[in-house]
Amino acid sequence: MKTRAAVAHRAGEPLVIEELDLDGPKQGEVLVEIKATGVCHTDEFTRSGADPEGLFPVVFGHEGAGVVVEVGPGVTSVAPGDHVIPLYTPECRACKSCLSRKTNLCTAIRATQGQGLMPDGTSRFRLRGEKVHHYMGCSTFSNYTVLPEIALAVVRRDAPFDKICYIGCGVTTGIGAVINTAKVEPGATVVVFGLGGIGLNVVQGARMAGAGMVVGIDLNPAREALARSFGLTHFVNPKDIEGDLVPHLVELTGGGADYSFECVGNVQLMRQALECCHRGWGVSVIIGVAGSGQEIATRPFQLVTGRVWKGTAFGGARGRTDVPRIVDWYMNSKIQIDPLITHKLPLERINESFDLMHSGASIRTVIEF
Ligand code: NAD
Ligand code: AHE
Ligand code: ZN
Repeated sequence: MKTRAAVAHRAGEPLVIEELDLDGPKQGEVLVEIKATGVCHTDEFTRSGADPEGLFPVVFGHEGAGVVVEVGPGVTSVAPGDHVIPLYTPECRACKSCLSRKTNLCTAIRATQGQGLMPDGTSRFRLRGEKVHHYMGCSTFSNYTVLPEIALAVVRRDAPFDKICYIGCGVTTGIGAVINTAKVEPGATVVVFGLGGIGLNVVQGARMAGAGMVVGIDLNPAREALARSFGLTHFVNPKDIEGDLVPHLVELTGGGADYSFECVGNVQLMRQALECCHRGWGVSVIIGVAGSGQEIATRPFQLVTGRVWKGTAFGGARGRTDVPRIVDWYMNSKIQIDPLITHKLPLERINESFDLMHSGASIRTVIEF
């Protein structure tokens, strides 16, 4: 069949709308019609050429929602008509990682996913006979896409696609980092670096967890009001601070944060996020993704004196199990999504979403098909 998709031909170039050939689902695979997709900073990270795993040509997008059109041989857990959210972190429930109960990082298909391919080692997308890569196993910047069955969460049918697509990455990552990875407890002091599409969900997760003080750090002053409406209690713009930010944060929090979260992808901020944590017990969680060649550093003393450095992917969520519940939270007004979807565009204007991201005008742009 044919599908309309935004293709990245080369790193650093705008996406081009193309009509691609899409093969039907093979063994264990599913054809999905994507109804809506968010544009996450990670799509832009890989488009820019900073991602060491980046492959081109490729169809980006990993924050989608849609409807199952057709299932391949052997598929039992989804059926045509099901509403689904694609999962870049699948949940096979059988690999060593899934069975360990210690991680959400299912390893069943990670090797081929990282090569931009389906589990059988081939791509379903072609342009004028040439292979086009899948991205993070999802490729939601295509009207139709093929995914492995284990990479689909089935969700309720009354939930709006243009909102729940965001649960495919940003919402789950931010809230999950607080609840699953850090396990923030009531009364805790939380510091959030970066109040964008992920950081604002960390803020709402911190409020859900009953955090006492929630400090947000961002260079964009426009982020303060929205963040306060999500539960932020203190806003710090590093531009307004004379001297080092770390002692300022340690003083503001009365000795250091119980938990900090880096939601930018900047290795200098990752260091500050660790070092603003409380001596003896503070936990810093890295969410941001940093480019090829970037490394984190701190004095070992920071860890010797009890601070803990952690990281999280997809908020530690097990997608097929947790994502349907998070959709319920949205439908029951336990969490907010609508104010974070600041822009909507048709696929043809997808490149504008990257401009909106860089200018700081958008939190999330959603593309509707
Ligand atoms: P975003 O562009 O929406 O937000 C980034 C925010 O950081 C913006 O508000 C920006 O103003 C702020 N910022 C930039 N530089 C800053 C600085 N020096 N000091 C303070 N604030 C600064 O991006 P996003 O979609 O929220 O993604 C954030 C990061 O998380 C990216 O690196 C993304 O790739 C990563 N990410 C990771 C996961 C995961 O599973 N680990 C999931 C999604 C996104
Ligand atoms: N390819 C990058 C890694 C990027 C990365 O860490 N991705 C996160 C999800 S970001 C979603 O917006 C993730 O899931 N990581 C776990 C994994 O297995 O990739 C690089 O730096 O090489
Ligand atoms: Zn993402």
